[in-house]
Amino acid sequence: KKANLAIIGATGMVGTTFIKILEERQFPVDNIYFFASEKSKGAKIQFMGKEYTVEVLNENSFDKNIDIALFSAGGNISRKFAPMAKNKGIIVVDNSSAWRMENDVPLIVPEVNEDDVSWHKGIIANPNCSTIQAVVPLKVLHDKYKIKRIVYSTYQAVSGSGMAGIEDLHRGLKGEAPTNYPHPIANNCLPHIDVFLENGYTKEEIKMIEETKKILGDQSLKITATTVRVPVENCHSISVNLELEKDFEIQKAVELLKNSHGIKVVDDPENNSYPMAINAHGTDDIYVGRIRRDYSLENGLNLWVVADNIRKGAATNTVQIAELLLKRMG
Ligand code: 2RA
Repeated sequence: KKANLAIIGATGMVGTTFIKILEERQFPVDNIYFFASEKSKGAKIQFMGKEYTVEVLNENSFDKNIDIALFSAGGNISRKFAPMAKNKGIIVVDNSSAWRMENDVPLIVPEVNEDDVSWHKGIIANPNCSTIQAVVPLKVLHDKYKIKRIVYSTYQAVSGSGMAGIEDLHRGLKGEAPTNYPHPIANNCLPHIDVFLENGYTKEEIKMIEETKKILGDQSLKITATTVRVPVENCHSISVNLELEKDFEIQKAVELLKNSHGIKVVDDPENNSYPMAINAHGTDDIYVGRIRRDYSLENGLNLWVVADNIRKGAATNTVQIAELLLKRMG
C-alpha cells in the first residue's frame, strides 16, 4: 500500500527532517507535495531521487490527491489549514500545539498509546518534543508501579526554537546580541520557553503537564515542571523525579526500562557513562540513565532522559504516526 503525502512547512527545521526520515524509513510514497510560505516559493527539494518544487500553501492546496498531510508550520497555519485538509478527507498529523488538547484529537507517541489513533476524527496531534521523550519511560513505570507525582526539570536545546535559536546561540558565542531570545543564551540558562501565563508558569511547562496526563490517560497524575533553555545546539535533557504508588526494586526498574521498545538505558556512573545530548544527536532512541532511588520519598525514583528533539521529539514521531495510519489504511 502506498500513500499520497503532503508536507506543510517543508523548508523548516522539522519539515526538512520529515523528508530525511521518510527516506531513511523508506516510507511507501505514491505522490508527494511540498508546501511552504511565499518566501520559499519555487525552492527545489530532492526526495527519493526525484526533484520537487515547493508550492505556496493556499486554500486550493488540498484539492490534490492526498491521503496524509504532515504539518510543521506553526500553530496559526495549523489552525487555519488543518480543518481544510480534514474536510477534504485528508488525515492531518500536526506537529504544532494548536489541536493537542482537543477532545476529538488523539495525542500520540506510538510506543505509548498507538491504539488512540483509532478514534481520530481527521486530525492527530504530535506532542511537544520534551513530552514525547519523557512519556516513553514513564509509561513503562506507570503500568508497573503507578506514578502518583512527577517533577520535570528540563534542559532544552536551542534547536527547539528552530534556526532562530541556533543562530542566537552562535551569535552569543561571538558576543553578539540575541534576536530571538529575550536574553543571551550563550553561557546562560533561560527559565523561559514559550510565553509566561497568569499563573507564573510558561506555556511549555503547562504543555508538559497537560500532555503527559492525556497521553498516559490519567488525569489524577500530580505534575509540575520547570522548562529551561540551555546553550546546547540539539537534544533535550530532562531530570525526572517520580513518586510511585507501589514499592519497587531498583534493579527490576532498570531491567524494565532496558527491555522497553525505543529506550536505551545508559547507566554506568562508575565509568562516567550516562545519557548525553552529544550522543543522542541524530538518533531516534530515548536514552535513560542516572536511575536511582529518591530516598526523600517512600517510593521515589530519579531519572535522566535525553533524546534528539528534532528527530524523535518531532519528525520521527510524526512519521511513525503516518506509518500507523498506513497500516490501518489496509
Ligand atoms: C522548544 N519544545 O523546545 C519547544 C518547541 N519545540 O522550543
